[in-house]
Amino acid sequence: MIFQNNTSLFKLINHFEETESTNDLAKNSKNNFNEVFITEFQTKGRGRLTRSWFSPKGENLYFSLKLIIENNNEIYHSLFISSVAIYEILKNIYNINCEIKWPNDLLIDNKKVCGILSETVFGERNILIVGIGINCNTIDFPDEIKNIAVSIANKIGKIDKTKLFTEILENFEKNYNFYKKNGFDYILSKWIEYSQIVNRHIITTVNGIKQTVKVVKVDNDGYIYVDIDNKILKIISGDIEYVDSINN
Ligand code: BTX
Repeated sequence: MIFQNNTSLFKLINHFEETESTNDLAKNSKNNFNEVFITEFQTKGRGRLTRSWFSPKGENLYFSLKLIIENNNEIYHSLFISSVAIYEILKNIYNINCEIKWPNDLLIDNKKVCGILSETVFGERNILIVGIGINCNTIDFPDEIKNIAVSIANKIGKIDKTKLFTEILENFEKNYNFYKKNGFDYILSKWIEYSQIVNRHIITTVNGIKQTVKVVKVDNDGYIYVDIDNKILKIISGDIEYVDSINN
C-alpha cells in the first residue's frame, strides 16, 4: 500500500503491515525530525486511560504524527489542529456531517468515527505524538462497541483510505503552518464553530458524580468551563458526552 506524502512538514512516512501500536513506533524512533507512522493492523491499539482501540486488519486508518515541539503550548494546541484538520476533510470533501467532541473525538450521529490519543516524550528535544484512529471501511463492529462506534463506510459507503490519509496530512500541515505563523486564536475559533460546544449540555463527572451541565465558555487555550449550580468550573481532562447530537 502506498501512502503518499505531499507535505514538507513530515520528512518520512513509515509504513508497517502490522504493529502493536503506531504510538509506540513513534515513541521509540530516534530520528530527529517530524515523521509519520502508519500501519494496516494494530495488535495492541490503545485509547486513553489504557482503553483499547479496535484496529482490524486493512480496513481503517491507524497512524501517529511525531512532531518535534519547540514550546509546550504546542502540545495541547496540536490536538485541536488535528481534530480541526480531520473535521474539515470529512465535511468539505466527503460531505459528512460530523462534529468534534471535546477534547478531540470526531462523531457522526453521536457515535465515534475518530479517536485521537496524544502522548509526549520529554528529553533533549520534546516530542509530541498524535495517534489517530479513523474508522473508514469497517461495516460491523464488535458487540462491545457497536452502539458507540461508526465508520465512514456506514455513512457514505467504502472509501479509499490512502487518499483520505493524504488529504488529512496536507490539511494538518496547512493548519499547523498557519498556527505557527499566526498563533492559536483562529484554529480555536474554527474548533469552537465545528464543535458548537458553547451553550450545549454535556454529561460529565464532577467530584465523582455524573451530571448534566451546560458549557458556558471555552478559554484561549481550549479548556471548557461549565456551570454547576451557578458556579463556573474549568474542565481540564476526562470524558464528556453530548446530550444531543447537533446533526439530529
Ligand atoms: P478513547 O479512550 O477516547 O476511546 C476508547 C474507547 O472507545 C474504548 O474504550 C471503546 O469503548 C471505544 N472504541 C474502541 N475502539 C473503537 C473504534 N475503533 N471506534 C470507536 N470506538 C472505539 C480514543 O481513545 C483514542 C484512540 C486512538 C487510536 C489511535 S490508532 C493509532 C494510534 N495508535 C494507538 O495505539 N492509538 C492511536
